[in-house]
Amino acid sequence: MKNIDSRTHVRGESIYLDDIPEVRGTLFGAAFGSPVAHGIIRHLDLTAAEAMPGVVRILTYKDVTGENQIGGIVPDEPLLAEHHVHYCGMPIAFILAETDDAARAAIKKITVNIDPLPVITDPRDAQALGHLIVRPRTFRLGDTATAWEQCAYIFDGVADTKGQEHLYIETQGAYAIPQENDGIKLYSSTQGPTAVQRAVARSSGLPMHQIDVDVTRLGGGFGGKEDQANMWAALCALAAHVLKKPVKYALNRMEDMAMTGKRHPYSSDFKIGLDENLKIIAYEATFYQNAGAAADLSPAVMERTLFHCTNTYFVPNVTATAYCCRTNLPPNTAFRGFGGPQGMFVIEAAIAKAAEALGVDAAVIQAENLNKTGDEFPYGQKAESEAHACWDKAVTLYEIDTIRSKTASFNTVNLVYKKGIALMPVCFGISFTNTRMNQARALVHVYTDGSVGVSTGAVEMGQGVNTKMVQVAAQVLSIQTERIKLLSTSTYRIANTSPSAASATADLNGRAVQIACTDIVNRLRAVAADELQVDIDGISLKDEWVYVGDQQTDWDWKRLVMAAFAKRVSLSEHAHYATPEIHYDAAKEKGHPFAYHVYGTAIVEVTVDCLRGTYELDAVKVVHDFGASMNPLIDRGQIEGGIVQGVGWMTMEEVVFDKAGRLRSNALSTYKVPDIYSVPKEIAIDFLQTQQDNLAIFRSKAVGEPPLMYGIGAYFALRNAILAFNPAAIIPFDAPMTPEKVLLALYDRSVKGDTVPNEQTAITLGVKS
Ligand code: LUZ
Ligand code: MOS
Repeated sequence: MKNIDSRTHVRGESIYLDDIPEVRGTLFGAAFGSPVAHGIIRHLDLTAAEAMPGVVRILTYKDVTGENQIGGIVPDEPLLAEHHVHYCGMPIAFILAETDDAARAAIKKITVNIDPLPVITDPRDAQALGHLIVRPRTFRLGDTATAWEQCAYIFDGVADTKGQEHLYIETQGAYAIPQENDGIKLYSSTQGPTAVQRAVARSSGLPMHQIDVDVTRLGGGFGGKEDQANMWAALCALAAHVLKKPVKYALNRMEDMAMTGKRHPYSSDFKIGLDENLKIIAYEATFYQNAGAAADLSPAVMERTLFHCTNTYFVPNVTATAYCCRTNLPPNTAFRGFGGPQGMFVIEAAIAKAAEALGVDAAVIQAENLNKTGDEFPYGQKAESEAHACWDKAVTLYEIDTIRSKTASFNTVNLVYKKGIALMPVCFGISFTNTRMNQARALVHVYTDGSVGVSTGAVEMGQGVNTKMVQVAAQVLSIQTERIKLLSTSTYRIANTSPSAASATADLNGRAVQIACTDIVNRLRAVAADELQVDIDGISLKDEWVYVGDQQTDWDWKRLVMAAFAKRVSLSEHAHYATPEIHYDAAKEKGHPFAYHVYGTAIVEVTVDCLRGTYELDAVKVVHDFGASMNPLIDRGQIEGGIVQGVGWMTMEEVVFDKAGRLRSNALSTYKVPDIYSVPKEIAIDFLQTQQDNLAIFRSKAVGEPPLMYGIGAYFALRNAILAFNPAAIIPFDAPMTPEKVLLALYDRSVKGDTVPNEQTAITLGVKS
């Protein structure tokens, strides 16, 4: 089935926040953010700004009618700064004006006097000073302390990954419209309508039932709108509540880049021990998470780093510790993978370090240590593993031996260009790690003309979840998809939703739709049994017709629906689904947190221009565990997008903050994301079809986040290409591998002293060509 949004997308008719027609009298907001990363506000001068044409009002923390707090996990984030500012861009005042331009012009007229305090941007510095947001956590399996004695080889090192800007095409924003008796209707570009509703209720002082958050779709979220849509919605709602006027704020790109948090940078230490057969016997890791200035979702992200610290490998002895470090950067937040990729990069770095030192291909170590069904993860859950199935199929299907020999002969004859390859196996746990979030609801109405309206807690953000929801309803009701409309996500129709996140949205909401539709079908079958005077067990609905046994009757869907209505049988259902079996004990750090895992293996091939340090991705070839895919077209799109986003994080996207905590990569001129020219020249995706009863909808498997981690392979493929040119290069594990870093590594002389083996030839040849 095609994505139900494709027609309006192509015609430019899909409605996003900024396309909603504005109500007369709408005021436009703009946030004034702190110009410094850390300090105490001495004096805030609004007089010049208030005198600007079109400016109606400027709100500060003194105007907050409820609690000046939007922190979800830890209450450490004011809606508007009071005296203490913790990061550059932290909202201090909210300007309301008659036009967008007037609001933004007034920002420039605000002056603020701030006594500076020391700025910390490095998580290791924060940890050394004891600036931790929550207690550190340690996952343990076996006993690493004694296991080192059994190791033939031990390596240690440091591995760092940087942040990543979400760069959803639609920026953050909200539009609040006051209703009678203090109600507020809110349009918000959010993955979490309930999170917005809660933040608005808390900061405005209104009960949640006064606040209707309504979301049609987002132009991308990627985790950036799981929690961080709350701020803008709460500001607009507060202003609407205070001024009794509609208030809208859609951030421009630079505001969005500067004021919102990103993927967490991590700095990590690792130690890995192997026996003579290259079995990993022991692994230790210490993760320093750069949380930014407030908790936001950082404690949960940190937890997922620990859950994924051994990626898809079975390691019998593990000790992994993570620190949630408070720094003076904008609070970092959810980003596709949610800390998992950061954890997985570190063990891949450890394996690469061992492989390089031992002179073996990293793939040999990887293959030797893939987990098997029954193997225990450090958190106690047992694997139901597809790791070998994916790896083995990738290796044979894509003929890794041929790729290897072609790469080797290319590298022998070419001096200026070198190819590199890497395999990247992935294992990703599906479920919110916070067990109570694994629930969802759906509301299904069948109207008397036979058309159907479906509401769920799922937010469509381009991932195609609404299409999948239509598929579920159509399949269970056994009617044409054209009869079904997926309605907007509204907190008035579906309450207490989890955000659309953790790759689990279709699983959870799809199950709820399935239950609701099944209940309606059963009531309709009872009606048919009554009308046809037969036993209900013989009745089924197939392709819009009522069957008795194998016999089609002359009762069609519409006739049956009308009959049910006439008999006063309910044509509506509200259903609830909660993932069974999952649990976790955070005191013991053991449990069964995931409904299941998704597996896959990617082969990544790159070519480096060794004169310039530039590179191209020749191919990413994947075998991915889809379960029984509900929609191969949508799922393929998720894999392709995930790969490109992961490759971007690992190769070119470099978030740069200076020592003063100011974002330097604050526009697309300085922050480079993959464009059509830098995507892999070939992306091959093979569907490993597994048929496990995995608790997902229709035995499909979640597909949103897992493919991002294939991008990690690009980093290691580039490393291998560099080492083909300059085998003595010492390359720190410090992603992203930008062209600048590639060039420095190609000509790294730190070991041999004066020359790099291929340098002179490369320069001569390169200049000639
Ligand atoms: N969000 C969340 C997530 O709140 N909990 C999670 O476990 C999670 N995992 C992935 C992405 N978002
Ligand atoms: Mo997400 S990182 O699934 O919001």
